[in-house]
Amino acid sequence: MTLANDQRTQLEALYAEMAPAHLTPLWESLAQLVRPEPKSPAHVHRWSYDAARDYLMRAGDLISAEQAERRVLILENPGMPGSSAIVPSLYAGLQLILPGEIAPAHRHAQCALRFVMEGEGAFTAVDGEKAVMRSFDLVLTPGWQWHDHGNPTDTPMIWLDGLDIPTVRHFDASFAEHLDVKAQAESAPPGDTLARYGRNMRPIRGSTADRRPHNQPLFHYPYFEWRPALEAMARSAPIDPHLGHALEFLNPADGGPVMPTIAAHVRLLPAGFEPRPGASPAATGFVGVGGGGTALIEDQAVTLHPRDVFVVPSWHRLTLRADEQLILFGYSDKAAQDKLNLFKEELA
Ligand code: 1HN
Repeated sequence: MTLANDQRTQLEALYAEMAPAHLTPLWESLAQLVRPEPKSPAHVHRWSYDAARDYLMRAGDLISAEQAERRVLILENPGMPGSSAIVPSLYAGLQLILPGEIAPAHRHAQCALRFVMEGEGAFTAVDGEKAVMRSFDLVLTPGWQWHDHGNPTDTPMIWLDGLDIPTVRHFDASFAEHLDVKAQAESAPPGDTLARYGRNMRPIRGSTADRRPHNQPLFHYPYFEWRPALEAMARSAPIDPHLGHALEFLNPADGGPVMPTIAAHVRLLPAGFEPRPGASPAATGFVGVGGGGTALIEDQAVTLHPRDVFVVPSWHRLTLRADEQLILFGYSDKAAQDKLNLFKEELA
């Protein structure tokens, strides 16, 4: 916008006068507000698991899980200091629970997923049923379902927490409460929900066996189930030129993404496979599960190691290269963007 000098002077005077009335001129900010293309404040970034783990274990010497409520190091995007966000819509953290510890029961409006980094045998209890966790299991605590964690084993357990905290904050919709006992009473034996709702079946609606919330019954997607499914797909299916072999985790209630705001998937890229680049609106946090390679995100190369976490902000072009067979887990805001009609893909 080009303005004559005296026009600019008079406008500035007008802005100064109206500022105390909390009024501002749209024409000064329109181009920033309604951009021709997205411009994320989030940076491309990778967190080394080994480095983060060292800090987390040192925190473990200084504060208990019970004291902290949740002993978590937040993975904060370097482009968004102070936001507690990995991308504008999502949160990520690394949580440690040491042998013998518990993290007390609470529930909140935010949806959470856990992706296990190391350890075996600690649990998350969801509405009183334990999901006993192993490395690379996916466990959900959907919004407003009670959850506590415990580690009865003799080794530390660490997982990635992925939540929709910034999205809920955006809508000013956060509610939370604590249970007045530390751990929930057991409502069902471990594995009960997987048996009832996790095999493409469900108890007859309204029967006494139908005990989980209808919109969000399932909360455990074990590694020993998803890994063979992905490997079998890789043996037989034609490969998608953009994604490699990819499987999305589903909510069996509606065949949609795992939670209303968050979608999650795993993918396998055979050694030497170089997918065609693709950009999508889904801001995604990835975890390396196996193998190695490189992620080229726009013009930044990120070396991929198992358990490292890296982030691809919305509409950043991603090209993955697998030096050896590469397996990745990813969670994104695609579920929310789909509902808002913002989702489309640009594939090269
Ligand atoms: C939460 O409930 C957990 O239950 C972890 O383990 C991280 C971060 C913010 C808000 C709630 C958990 C969280 C959280």
